[in-house]
Amino acid sequence: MEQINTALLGTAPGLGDAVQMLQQRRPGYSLPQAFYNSPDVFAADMEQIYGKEWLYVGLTCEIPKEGNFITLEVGNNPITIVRNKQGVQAFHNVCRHRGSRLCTSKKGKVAKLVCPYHQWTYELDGNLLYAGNDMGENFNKAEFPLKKVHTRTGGGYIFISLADNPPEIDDFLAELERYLEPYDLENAKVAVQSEIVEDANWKLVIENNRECYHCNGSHPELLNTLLEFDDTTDPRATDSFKAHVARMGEQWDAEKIPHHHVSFGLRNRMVRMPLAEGKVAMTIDGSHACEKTLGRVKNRELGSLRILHLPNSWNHGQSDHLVTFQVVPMGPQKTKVITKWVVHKDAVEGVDYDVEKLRRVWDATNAQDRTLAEENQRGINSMAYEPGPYSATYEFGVVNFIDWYADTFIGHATGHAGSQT
Ligand code: 3BY
Ligand code: FES
Ligand code: FE
Repeated sequence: MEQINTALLGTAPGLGDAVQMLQQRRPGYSLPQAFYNSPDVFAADMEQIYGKEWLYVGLTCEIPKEGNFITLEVGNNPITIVRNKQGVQAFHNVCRHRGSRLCTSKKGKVAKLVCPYHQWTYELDGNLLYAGNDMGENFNKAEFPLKKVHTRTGGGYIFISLADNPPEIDDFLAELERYLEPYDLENAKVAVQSEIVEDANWKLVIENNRECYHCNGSHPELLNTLLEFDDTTDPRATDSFKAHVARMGEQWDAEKIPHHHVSFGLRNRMVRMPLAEGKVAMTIDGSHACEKTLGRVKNRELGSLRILHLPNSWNHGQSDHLVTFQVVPMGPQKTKVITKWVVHKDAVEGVDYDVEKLRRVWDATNAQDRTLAEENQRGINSMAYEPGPYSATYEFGVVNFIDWYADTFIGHATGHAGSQT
């Protein structure tokens, strides 16, 4: 391992300490307290993980036309994602004059990007078009384009990376494209979205999502339709579950609906799993929430396509709607979770779908998970907390996430990243 810059070692856990603690952690156990509540570790997470990995930031159908934009924040970095002639491009949402935030609304449509401060005006490709008449003779507009952020899309999903040299993502994007092809997400729309802010570290939000050990005790609405195991690789998977998966798999193969488990290190995984027998969507009674199916989908019994993208997204694609979840760390103990319910773009609210029915199960589930994560955080903040053991049978998904996190953090912090963990 390379020597860590010792100037970074402070009294509270600095980068070197964090690396050392991760190297010395007890595998299969939750992390030391500082990883869940220290401002220094949070800053390091934002730099080493959110600043260097690929982040899921939205869907191409949210910016369907040239000039459409959405804005978001990655830590302290305001970002805008714009549809221009070339496609979808993310920029630092920071004016090259004196640095004002440029786009101030969450979404919109513009012909040019005009700074609200002194009206410097940029083309949709980021080039500076107008900077008033008073910048002097030697002013060269070409020197002040908006700063681009690495942007990639796959199957209608948008990813950005703030890294200078982002990790490899091509293989995952190609598979994502293949798994999402039946859904034609370019011709879909967000029917409704929610934002909740949880008083918990972002890793507790992901940990909670990576296991269903808590489902029986907490998620009655979800368990109307969701099966206990989310893969045949689950050590608890029963023979009857495997037979159900095999039966549905034959149907899906006949319709060219991808369903096999694929993974890319521990960072990404995709698999389509059936819902409970006879249930077609994650609604209270398991019936469909939207009359129109997505894309070329005909069979309503598509179960759910689960997509995991670390560090910040999980997803459930059903036959009539898809639900995406985006995790936005806001502070050491504050995390926003954005949920979007996506339907066919021609589906009409009140005719083809009822928003309440569409969102009810995941609204309930999100609220329940929020309580679990917040209580987890409060206990971890105690002087009595010490790392505890994960169950290898029920919590292997959490173990995988924590292993990915530790390896990725160490890799980036020491400049030895490169594996696709
Ligand atoms: O509403 C906005 O945020 C617009 C105005 C300035 C630039 N931005 C795209
Ligand atoms: Fe944007 Fe002045 S800061 S025009
Ligand atoms: Fe949950």
